[in-house]
Amino acid sequence: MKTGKRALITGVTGQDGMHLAELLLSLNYEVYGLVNGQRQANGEKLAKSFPEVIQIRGDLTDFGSLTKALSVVSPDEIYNLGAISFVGMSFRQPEMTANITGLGTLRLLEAMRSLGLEKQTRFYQASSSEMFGKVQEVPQTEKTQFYPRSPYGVAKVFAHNTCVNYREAYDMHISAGILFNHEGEHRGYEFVTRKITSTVARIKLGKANELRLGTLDPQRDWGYAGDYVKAMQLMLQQDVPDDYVIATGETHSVGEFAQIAFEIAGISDGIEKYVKIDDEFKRPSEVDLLIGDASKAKKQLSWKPQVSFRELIELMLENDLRIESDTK
Ligand code: GDR
Repeated sequence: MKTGKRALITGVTGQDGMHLAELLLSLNYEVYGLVNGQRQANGEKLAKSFPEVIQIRGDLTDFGSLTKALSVVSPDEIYNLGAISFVGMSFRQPEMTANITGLGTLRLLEAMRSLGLEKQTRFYQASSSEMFGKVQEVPQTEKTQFYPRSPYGVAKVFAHNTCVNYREAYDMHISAGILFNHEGEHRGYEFVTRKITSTVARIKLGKANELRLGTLDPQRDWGYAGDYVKAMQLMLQQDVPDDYVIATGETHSVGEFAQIAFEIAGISDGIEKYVKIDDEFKRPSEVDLLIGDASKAKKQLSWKPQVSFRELIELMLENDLRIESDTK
């Protein structure tokens, strides 16, 4: 069905941006992506995969560029996915993380208000299960208290609370998806799932002989990014804006993820033979366990995850075996 809506995506070159652009194009949206031309790794990949996405120059650290981009696009919907999203990096560059991931959201909302868009434009905020950090309750719901454990988590709490405040103060249609970990073929290589599947593929092909990880213990609720972006779009179609946990309701350790990846690749005793624990990849403070309860999204959005944990690993490994077979 044609919707004819106009959407602006920040973070369009990231994993979720790619999946969301694909989804919105399939729904016949006019899709604009905010790009700064510097920090983003996937600009070319985006242009090649989705040439229909119209790239607009702008940066979440630059208020003037945001007002300019918004006045050009005048979007019906904004999806704010732009962020320093790698938790490990946020420990190394906490101030930049606060500026982009935290204040960037505030700037974008203020840019909307300065142009009088607060009543016509709906806003999606990419909130994160990292806001739960040292979890105060198991499983985590929309009501669970936040306890972030990284500069990234702290910045996401700031952005999330700003969104709630603007929704209440200015009656804006702002919804936040509290997304648990979600992975897939567009995942960056620095994240643990992609690091595992790409390295296991290389080991399988005789191109690598070890997999260096910080720890095997943390547990995560891992879903498929392609499923999760559907929830984002659904949130903005509701009459009333709200916050939703998006998760599978299952948790697995990093070690389990690696174990299954080796098993699918047909490598026996992979953990014992190839995994090396390396402190370089350990974090100063860790999030030990995440598991989400997405009952509210299931009920109100009729959303549910389609790809299982094992299917996710299969999909990522097959993709990496293909890529690694084609490259040196
Ligand atoms: P996370 O994702 O921090 O949960 O945030 P990541 O894949 O980076 O880490 C998951 C867990 O694995 C542990 N780990 C390692 N991680 C990486 N990257 N590299 C390693 O070598 C390694 N060894 C062990 C980590 O310590 C951690 O416990 C992701 C991001 O996408 C966020 O942007 C998003 O908000 C949340 O998920 C939901």
